[in-house]
Amino acid sequence: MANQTTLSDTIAPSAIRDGFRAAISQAVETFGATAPNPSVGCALLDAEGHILTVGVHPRVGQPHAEAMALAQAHATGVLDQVRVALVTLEPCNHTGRTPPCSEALRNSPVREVWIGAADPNPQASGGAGRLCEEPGAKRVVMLADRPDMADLAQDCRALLAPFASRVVRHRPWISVKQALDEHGSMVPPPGQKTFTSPASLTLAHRLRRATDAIITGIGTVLADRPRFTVRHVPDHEGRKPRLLVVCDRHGRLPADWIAEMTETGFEVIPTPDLLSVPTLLAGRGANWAMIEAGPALLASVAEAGLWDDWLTIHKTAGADRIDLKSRDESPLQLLRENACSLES
Ligand code: AOF
Ligand code: ZN
Repeated sequence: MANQTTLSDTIAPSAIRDGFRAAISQAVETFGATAPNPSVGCALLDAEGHILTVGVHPRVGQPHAEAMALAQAHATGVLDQVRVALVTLEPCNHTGRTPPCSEALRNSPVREVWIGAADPNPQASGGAGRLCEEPGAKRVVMLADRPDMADLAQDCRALLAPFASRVVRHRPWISVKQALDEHGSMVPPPGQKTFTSPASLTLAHRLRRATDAIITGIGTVLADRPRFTVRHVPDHEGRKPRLLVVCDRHGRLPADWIAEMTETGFEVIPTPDLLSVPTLLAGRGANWAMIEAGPALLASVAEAGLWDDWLTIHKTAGADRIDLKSRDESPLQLLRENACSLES
């Protein structure tokens, strides 16, 4: 056993990078489809470092990313060639809705597992340790121990941030989206619902698609009768109703608007208390929520420090200027970057 050349000594770091990039990129596109589960990607490489397949966890109850990737490799007849698994999240070590991925990897030809981020869920974590157990131990590499790959580790943390927020802090990751015109006003010209460019609208709709809940205020509903649907990009097919929380202190929400929104795939939840919304949404399994509201509600959100990242779209005479503030590794930033890499 001693002196054996290990795979990561023979596989170029650039191949590990390419594999992780592919796993992260595909998993980003599942944001908004997997809650209460995380978005996870898994790339399987052969002994030369070529990507054989990339699996993602499509939605709750369906196979995890690792199981998906192994099944795809089996279906395409390349399972025997699989040597390295690159997973954005520590493989689960529990029997939940699906069997443990640690065992699936142990029972596969995989020899080496690279892990992008530890699992914050105590019920499922422990896969990294299990993979190292004899007999049949795999070589495990944590991205956190590889300073040369800190950028990938950061993106894996951003990918996990919405889920980690719900599990660790018992509140979803909360993104604010705000558009301002040249004069700093949020109000579109009469007869218009928006004033930003098509590229900004696409980003806003990608964000809607990625989130499990929208938070708005009664003022916005009464003034605009917004639709909140995903229109500029295709939405996830067959997704369960998106939660739509309306802060409404005096019960002014029109019944016909509630009926319309329910019809178009929302579950409308009126609440008199903004501060209770994060706990309410976490209890409903939302990993990621976005706030689309007017100045009054946004001022309360800012005052209460309720946001995790804040996207401001500034309309200018030329292309819109995008400003993104974030408390931590931002899934919204990852979503933006992924849109660019998908286009190129
Ligand atoms: C996922 N997808 O690809 C991985 C997950 O109840 P289950 O079986 O759906 O398990 C969900 C937990 O499994 C989840 O909370 C997370 O801790 C772990 N890993 N989950 O949904 C995946 N790898
Ligand atoms: Zn799993």
